Amino acid sequence: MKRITPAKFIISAPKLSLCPDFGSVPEFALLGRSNVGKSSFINRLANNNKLAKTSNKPGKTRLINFFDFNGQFIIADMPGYGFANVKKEMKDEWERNLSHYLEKRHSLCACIQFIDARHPVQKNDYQMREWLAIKNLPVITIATKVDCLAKSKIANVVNSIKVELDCEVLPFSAKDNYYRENIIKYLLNYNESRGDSIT
Ligand SMILES: Nc1nc2c(ncn2[C@@H]2O[C@H](COP(=O)(O)OP(=O)(O)OP(=O)(O)O)[C@@H](O)[C@H]2O)c(=O)[nH]1
Ligand SMILES: [Mg+2]
Repeated sequence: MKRITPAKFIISAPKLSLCPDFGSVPEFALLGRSNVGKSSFINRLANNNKLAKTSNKPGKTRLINFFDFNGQFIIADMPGYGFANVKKEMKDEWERNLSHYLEKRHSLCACIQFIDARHPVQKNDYQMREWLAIKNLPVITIATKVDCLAKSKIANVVNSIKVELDCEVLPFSAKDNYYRENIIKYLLNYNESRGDSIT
């Protein structure tokens, strides 16, 4: 496998028109409830805890933050959904900006939806998937925080999310290096395995 680090932060953008052009480099957008571990995912992938800002309080990520993984793929970190502690006007504006980005971003290769492996799939996770399906956007599903489960339960929990959402589910933990390599391989091979070519 090619060396994927170092990864670097490029820029934060509030909306599509201010997002940079990375040419044909495939881009993955991170979706999931606030606090599910999207930004921590970036740090584990890069093996750099200082790269993306994380917090134990939901609502840390407020813009679309772009990270370049060695010119091989781009990760767009996004604000999470289901975060109540925000004024309605701001929430509406985020939703407008994020849906516009997701619908119109040409270099978007797939969305990565994070599901918290400690809990059942939540209502807003289903709503997000329905919206992605309507928009015909491909989605990769990651069950994260599996370090919080007993080792003997991980396979069962991942399997139940798989059955529940009727899709492939990749296990992940930001606190355990074990899952990182598989995810990087998966992202690097993503277009080939779908038979797509990136133009
Ligand atoms: N145990 C465990 N904790 C995790 C994992 N991933 C993230 N966390 C913790 O969960 C909290 C939230 O992580 P973030 O990465 O900031 O979550 P986020 O999804 O980016 O949140 P927003 O930016 O608010 O949308 C932090 O306290 C992390 O340390 C994981 O795999 N295992
Ligand atoms: Mg975040």
